[in-house]
Order: sequence, then C-alpha cells, then structure tokens
Amino acid sequence: FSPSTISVVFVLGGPGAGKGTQCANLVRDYGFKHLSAGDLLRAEQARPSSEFGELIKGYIKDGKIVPMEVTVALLENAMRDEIEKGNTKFLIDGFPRKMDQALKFESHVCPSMFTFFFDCPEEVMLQRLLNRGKTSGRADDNLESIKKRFRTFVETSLPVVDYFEKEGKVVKIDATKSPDEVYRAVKTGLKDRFQ
Ligand code: UP5
Ligand code: MG
Repeated sequence: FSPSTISVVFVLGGPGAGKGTQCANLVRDYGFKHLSAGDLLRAEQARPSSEFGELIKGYIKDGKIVPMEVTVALLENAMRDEIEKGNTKFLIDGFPRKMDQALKFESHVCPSMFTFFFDCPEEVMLQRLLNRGKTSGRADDNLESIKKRFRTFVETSLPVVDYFEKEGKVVKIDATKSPDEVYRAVKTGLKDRFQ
C-alpha cells in the first residue's frame, strides 16, 4: 500500500478508554473507514472454518496479544477490500499494541500519519468496562479478564505509544471527559494534523 494514496491513523488507549466510541464519530463526520483489530479478531474467531478460532479465543480471554501474523493479515485483507471500493482513509483502532506489530505494519503495510492516544486512568476504564459488560456479551468484559488487559496494556502497549511519541507522532487526548468533550478535542487534534 502506498502512503501517497492512503492515510492511516492509529487509535490507541487502554481497554475502555473510548477508542471505538470516538472512531464512530470520525467515521460519521469525516468518512474514515474504521478497522478495529479487536473486532476483526472477534469476527475471525466466530467464523466456523477459521483455523485460528480457538487460539484467538484464548488470547482475548487472557487479555494477551494475539501473534501479530494473524492480526496483520486480517487488517491487510480488510484494507485491501476497502481500497478496492475506493476508500483511502483508515482509522486503525486498538492496533499496534505491541512493538513487533508496530514495526511490521509500518515497514510492510503502510506508515501511519499519526496516533490518537486516549489517556484514561484505570479506575475510570474499569467502571466503563464493568458497566458495558452487563450487556456487551464480550468474553473479556469481566473483572478477571479486565485486570489482565490492564496489565498487558501497561507492560506491552504503552511502549508503542512512547515509541510514536518520540517520533512526534502522538496526539494525546484526555479521555476522562464526556464523549462530546472528548470528541471536541479529537476534532481539534485532527485539524492540526490532517493536512
Ligand atoms: N464510553 C466511551 N467513552 C466514554 C466517555 N467519554 N465517558 C463515559 N463513557 C464512555 O467504550 C467502552 C465503554 O465506555 C462503552 O460502554 C462506552 O459507551 C463507554 P469503547 O468506545 O468501547 O472503548 P474502547 O477503548 O474501544 O474499549 P475496548 O474494550 O474495545 O478496548 P480494548 O482495547 O480492550 O479492546 P479491543 O477490542 O481493541 O481488543 C480486545 C482484545 O483483542 C485484546 O485484549 C487482545 O487480546 C486482542 N487484540 C490483539 O491480540 N491484538 C490486537 O492488535 C488488538 C486486539
Ligand atoms: Mg474497542
């Protein structure tokens, strides 16, 4: 994929920080295509003939990062489908969350323009996830899995944010405010970066 014809914005932040919520706003108002790595993995897991179903299930329940070959291939396929339809602006949500994924994606698929980072304390994310867990049906919206997801985020995913930060490619957003207030900050960040 050529960065001269397609744009990739990564959307990172802890579990429950509000990545999916804000991506939906950007899709509505700016015509981005939203590719959530977690959604793609859950869809692959649910596909009856998938050879990775059981593997993905285990990783998600334990809040661990699925081996990058699986996730990068799912993203690449989804991007290819969208590009065939003429779509060129991508929000890649919840990815990369491990350094190997970041390096692989940027060298073999497409360098990112920048990264939105939704900054949110654990106690706020915990409340949001427990609340969502009442209805989400997600296998990882329970206290035990949430604790594991938080640990993976701190140990494995924050270093990716630090890496992009050093490259001057992070737009940090305070994700503790109301969804509308968070979105206002997102729009400001987008105007500054997306030229
Ligand atoms: N909510 C949202 N914004 C709010 C606000 N400002 N104020 C109050 N409430 C707000 O929001 C979560 C909940 O909070 C919702 O109920 C929402 O209404 C409310 P949401 O927008 O869904 O947050 P999000 O950050 O998207 O949370 P999510 O749970 O999706 O984050 P995760 O990063 O944990 O989940 P993801 O689907 O990305 O990954 C799941 C698992 O997949 C990972 O743990 C991992 O095992 C695996 N995975 C990989 O292995 N590799 C990958 O590359 C990606 C995922
Ligand atoms: Mg999400």
